[in-house]
Amino acid sequence: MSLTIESITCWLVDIPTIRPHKLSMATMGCQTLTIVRMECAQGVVGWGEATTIGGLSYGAESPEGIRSAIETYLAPLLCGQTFSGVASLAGKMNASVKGNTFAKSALETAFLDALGKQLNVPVSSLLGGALTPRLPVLWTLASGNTHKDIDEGKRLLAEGRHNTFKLKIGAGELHSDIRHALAIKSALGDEVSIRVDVNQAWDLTSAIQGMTRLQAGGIDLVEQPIPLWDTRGLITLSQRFTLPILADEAVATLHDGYALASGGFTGAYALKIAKAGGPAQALKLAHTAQAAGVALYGGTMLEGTLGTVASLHAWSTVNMQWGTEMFGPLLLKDDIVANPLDFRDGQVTLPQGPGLGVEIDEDKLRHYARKERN
Ligand code: MUC
Ligand code: MG
Repeated sequence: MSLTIESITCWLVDIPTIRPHKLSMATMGCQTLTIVRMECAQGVVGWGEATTIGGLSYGAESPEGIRSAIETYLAPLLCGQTFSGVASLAGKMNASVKGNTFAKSALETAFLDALGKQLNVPVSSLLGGALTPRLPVLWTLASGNTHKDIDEGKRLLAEGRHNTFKLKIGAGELHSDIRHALAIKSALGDEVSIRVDVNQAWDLTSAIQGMTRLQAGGIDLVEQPIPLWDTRGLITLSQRFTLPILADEAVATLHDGYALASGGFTGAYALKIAKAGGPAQALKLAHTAQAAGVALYGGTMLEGTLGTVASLHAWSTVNMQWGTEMFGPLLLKDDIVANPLDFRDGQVTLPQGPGLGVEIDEDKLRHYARKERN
């Protein structure tokens, strides 16, 4: 089993969102997918994708930077080389390129897709094998308006598409954000799980005030309340409240997961293929968490179908105690695939292989691809 990479092509694909998506650091009206096509020997083609959120406001890699890292450094490194699997691929990339995990994630995804197609197996089989054909998926209410969020949540509950919601808070003043979250919790009812993601917007004092009220109001999980560098604060919060903490920005790789857990953190880790450098790398964090008794959650960088499916193949191989948020394609007005994912009853179905099991619509890719290249 080995695969020789012959060429790598990259596009930036801009797709509008179905409504503004408001996070603490940015409001998105469009998502940019960095799409990778990896051509391998014997005509095998793999596809990968990387996304971030709000340009450079979420992380250190922008869509333009991801493309540049791939075209300038990573593609020349990989083309003409033969790899037996993701271990040698990651070894080659990490030996010459520091960081840039979003770019590496797109390439690891494309490689896994190609390898799965060559071997005629789904990507999940290359990662340990799927434990389940369907995974739970929540929806994020983040229109920026409490009443619109309540209406949207009620509609999705009535349609049966989702039964769990995440709210984006942290952009507003602490007390109005708490009122917003508790108003949605009481409008959607006790049976509905509501979580909040603060995206690092609070300091430790605000987090103690905020979590005290969120805990009393029946919120189920608080995601990354304080800045990613404040690991001591996150450990303190996780030990002080019964309301669990989900670490997101604070845990990208297995090393972060080990450091946080060995420091005494309790709660859960949000896995994201982009943070770790690909689906196989993200699973290393999952296994580190399992070793430490930290729970798992399948996270998104609001990917389109390609990145979402790559994540799902990885998430299907572990037990996600807190479910997943792999709804990215539903936030986009369109996509570049011929076979959209099946979301229903609060779950999404994992496509069957070979590879990712995703068929690209190349007309749509051409239509949405950014044209100007300076
Ligand atoms: C994040 O920080 O978790 C995930 C869902 C969503 O709405 O935003 C993302 C980013
Ligand atoms: Mg988050």
